[in-house]
Amino acid sequence: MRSIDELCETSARALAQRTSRRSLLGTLGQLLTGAALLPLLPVDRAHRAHADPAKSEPLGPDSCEYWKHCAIDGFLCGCCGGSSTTCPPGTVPSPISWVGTCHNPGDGRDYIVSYNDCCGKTSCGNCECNRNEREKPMYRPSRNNDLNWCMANANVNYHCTVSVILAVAGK
Ligand code: ABN
Repeated sequence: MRSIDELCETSARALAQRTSRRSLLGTLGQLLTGAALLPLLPVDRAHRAHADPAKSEPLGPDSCEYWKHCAIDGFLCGCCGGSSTTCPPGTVPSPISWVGTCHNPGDGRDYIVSYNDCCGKTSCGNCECNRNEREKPMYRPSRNNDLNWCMANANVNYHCTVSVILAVAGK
């Protein structure tokens, strides 16, 4: 039986007899050019785009139907000179709040959302939004969102409510 060395030598010699140096260099050149051009080919990377909650939904955070407002009761601060996460000028967020859990259809996860009232001005009156997922009756105040959370502020006037994402639920 012939050794591996002999087999390799025989096939290398056969290849060398059949192939000229010029054709070997030509083949190597083609391979190198192909490898260099490979990254330039168009690639479908759509699957890598991560879910941006604000873009993956037709309705944005100033709409009452937006996913993170699932347990809100108040006027959306985004319609009152602030945003869905910041109080309008002249108001301050309540340090105490009502907390809900909302499902984000953009990434399929559940999020803990804090609904802080913005305090210090009279009611904004724009974009009233009353959604009450998992809310309990008023006789269980810690589970009820129909409260003025400005009650602990120096100025207890309620203006609007922000929806602040605190964490992914269950983590
Ligand atoms: N949490 C909003 C709110 C404020 C005053 C009264 C009811 C609800």
